[in-house]
Amino acid sequence: MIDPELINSFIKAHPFYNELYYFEEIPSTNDFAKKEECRSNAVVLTSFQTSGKGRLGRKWLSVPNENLTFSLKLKLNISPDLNRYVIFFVSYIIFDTMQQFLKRENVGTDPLSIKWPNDILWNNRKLCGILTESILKTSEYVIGIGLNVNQLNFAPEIKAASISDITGKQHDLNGLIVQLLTDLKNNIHLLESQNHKQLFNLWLNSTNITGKRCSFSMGNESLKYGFINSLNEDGTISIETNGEIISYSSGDIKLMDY
Ligand code: BT5
Repeated sequence: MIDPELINSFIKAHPFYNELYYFEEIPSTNDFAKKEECRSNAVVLTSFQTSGKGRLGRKWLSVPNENLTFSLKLKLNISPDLNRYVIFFVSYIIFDTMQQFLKRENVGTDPLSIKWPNDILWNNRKLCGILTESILKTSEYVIGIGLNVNQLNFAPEIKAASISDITGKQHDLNGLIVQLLTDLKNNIHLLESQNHKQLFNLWLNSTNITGKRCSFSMGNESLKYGFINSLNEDGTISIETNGEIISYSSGDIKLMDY
């Protein structure tokens, strides 16, 4: 169970964040964070999203009280044309936090990987989804994070994993979100410094999909099959199909060799 008082006292002690909005139930923490009434540098957290959002109108499904579903509304010192680094940053920090957490649980972390553009996978099953939106008017970013923690049964059409699947134990949601908020705050220099190459390399080294067979789709275009040739610092993915390499800036890949 989420203990909003405990998380609030963490936030009060760490002025990097300046407000916690906690809801037992809300349609979507990202949608709330985008409202004017939500302050900058806030954490919006809920125990149950009734209309959780994925990218491109898709849904994020998470049962009450078992997982983390939250959003950060951050005013970041990074120009809007560099927003791909926000995605690199958040996915790398969540990956790293999960890796450290699983190591402390004595679990080998080879199956953990970032999947382009912004999923964290365990053995090709999605452990965490991230939805980043920018508010152009105020130059703020809304970063929505759905992390499967204690849920063991998912709808069959979803290829999901949870931390509990991996460790065989139930975990404290409060400890986990405090760890994630701490790691995001303590490493923000990776994003706000001008050394973006270092951030990109950390992100790249946390992926293991280069060279893998995949299918690729973008909007209504038909599915293409190929090999992942490279993941690039401009945020694109290069896919080789029949000897031709094409780079895409958005879309979805599915890994085939599982
Ligand atoms: C994402 O979209 O993965 C971004 C998910 C972001 C969710 C957070 S929760 C807090 C915040 N508030 C929101 O309203 N959203 C954010 P995408 O790459 O489009 O993936 C969506 C797809 O993931 C769905 O179509 C399902 O196939 C799958 N999916 C849905 N729920 C899942 C879950 N709990 N675990 C794993 N996969 C899931």
